[in-house]
Amino acid sequence: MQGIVTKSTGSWYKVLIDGKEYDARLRGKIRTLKLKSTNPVVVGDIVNLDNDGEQFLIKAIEERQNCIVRKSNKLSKQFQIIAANIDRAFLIVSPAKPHTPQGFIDRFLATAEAYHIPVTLLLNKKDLDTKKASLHRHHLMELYPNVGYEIYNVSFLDTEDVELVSQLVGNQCVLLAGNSGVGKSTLINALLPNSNQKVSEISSSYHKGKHTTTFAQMFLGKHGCKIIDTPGIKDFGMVQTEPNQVSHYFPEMRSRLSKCKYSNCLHTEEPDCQIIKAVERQEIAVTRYVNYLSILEEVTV
Ligand SMILES: Nc1nc2c(ncn2[C@@H]2O[C@H](COP(=O)(O)OP(=O)(O)OP(=O)(O)O)[C@@H](O)[C@H]2O)c(=O)[nH]1
Ligand SMILES: [Mg+2]
Ligand SMILES: [Zn+2]
Repeated sequence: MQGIVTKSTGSWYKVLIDGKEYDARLRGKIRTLKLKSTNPVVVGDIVNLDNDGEQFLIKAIEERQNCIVRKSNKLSKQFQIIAANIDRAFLIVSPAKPHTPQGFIDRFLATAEAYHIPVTLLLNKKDLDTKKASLHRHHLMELYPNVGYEIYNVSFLDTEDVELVSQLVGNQCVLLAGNSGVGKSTLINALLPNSNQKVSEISSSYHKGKHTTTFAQMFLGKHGCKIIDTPGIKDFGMVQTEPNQVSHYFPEMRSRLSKCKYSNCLHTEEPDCQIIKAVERQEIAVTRYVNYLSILEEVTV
């Protein structure tokens, strides 16, 4: 029989089979997929199971449509898969408490582009803005629609905004991403009141989240939608990426690449580079270009 993995702790799993959740374990050795990660089975995986009379045993994983990964640690080439078979990701951003840096946003967007996962940006905590945070919010609200991403100004404490987000989810499988404390679990609780996800105040001295959610988990909602809560992850990483692929993951660069003089142009100092020219003419935001360079540097080492 088949099921969908809704929770994975690494040693036991929850699997949805015919609309009901059951505990499951891995059966000895399972057929692993091509991608080498530190965790074999992840939330969103479609798995084939047996039942030995006592419990469900996962025996194989179906090929993944896509997945989103993080590096196991900064230096290693190993990585961990967070979730698979996602229709869309909502990247939740908070301008003030905690602060989401633009570098974090652009890294996530590029990672999602690499795996063909569409992203909607939710700029949360609109009720909280300080002067500085409100400038940051305006900057982001102007920048991202120009690049081609949908972005919404919201507060998850506002029922109308939660209704809007619920419409955006529709009947899709949506992954919630964002640094710790931005409100991912708050959103899950607002959309799905029976989910009872733990939320915590952010630290008053550091204005950072406390990593309250520790495992990715899928929740089921109305109209067959699935929403995946994730721990606040900092280090999304592109694995197995060649330097000349990185600009393909920036939509405003992708559309101009064919005009660079050299087909292997990395857009750093090459002559007749149309990306650099577009940055100079302010058609490409300098902030996006700088974040492109920092990802490029990372995949080059
Ligand atoms: N003022 C305000 N507070 C919010 C809003 N959304 C969430 N919060 C608060 O932000 C804090 C952190 O929210 P969580 O939902 O725990 O954040 P998280 O993204 O799940 O954090 P991790 O699980 O650590 O990754 C809680 O105190 C929430 O009540 C909002 O729109 N406005
Ligand atoms: Mg959480
Ligand atoms: Zn170029």
